[in-house]
Amino acid sequence: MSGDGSTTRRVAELDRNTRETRISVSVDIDGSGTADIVVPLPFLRHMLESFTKYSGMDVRLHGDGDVDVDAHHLVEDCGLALGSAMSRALGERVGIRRFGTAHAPLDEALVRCVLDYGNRPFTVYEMAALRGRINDFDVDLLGEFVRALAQTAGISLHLDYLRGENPHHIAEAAFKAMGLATREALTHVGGGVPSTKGVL
Ligand SMILES: [Mn+2]
Repeated sequence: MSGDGSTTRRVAELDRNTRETRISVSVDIDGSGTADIVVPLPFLRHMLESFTKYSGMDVRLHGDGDVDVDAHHLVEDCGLALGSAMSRALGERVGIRRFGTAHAPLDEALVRCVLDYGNRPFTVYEMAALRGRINDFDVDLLGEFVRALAQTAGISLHLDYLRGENPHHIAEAAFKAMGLATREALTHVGGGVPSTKGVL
């Protein structure tokens, strides 16, 4: 190992099984944006594929659960599992850029994501305009996914709606912005742990 982590493959895989959901995830931070997402919630799959594409990671996530009760459990647990796998793949977070910012438009919609992979989980989700259902999927649940991801991936994540009308456009702009900001933040720039404390 070179000492700054540059020769360590940033990969991880894990299974997360509860009485409510069963999820299998693998992540390669330095991938090519390839997604293999299998969940019984098509709009969540669409959002995960978009996030993956623009993050530059390879993500395989297969999940199922008690969506006949409510999609809430599976949506939240997918966020927890993906974030845990990302955190494991990042290890001590040596040499990452750490911060990322992105604006993503989609037609009339515009969303901004500003984040810090400094292992201090916090979420500010200012997406009040994202309301309603898309093909029976309650888009309020996307906030649960984002909070869960930030919690286990160790992200301080600010997601702000700037404009837009169509919920599909607003949601997709949000996940693209998260992907783009993640790609920037997880870029390996070397130089040790990016913290004045010396540890993240
Ligand atoms: Mn779309």
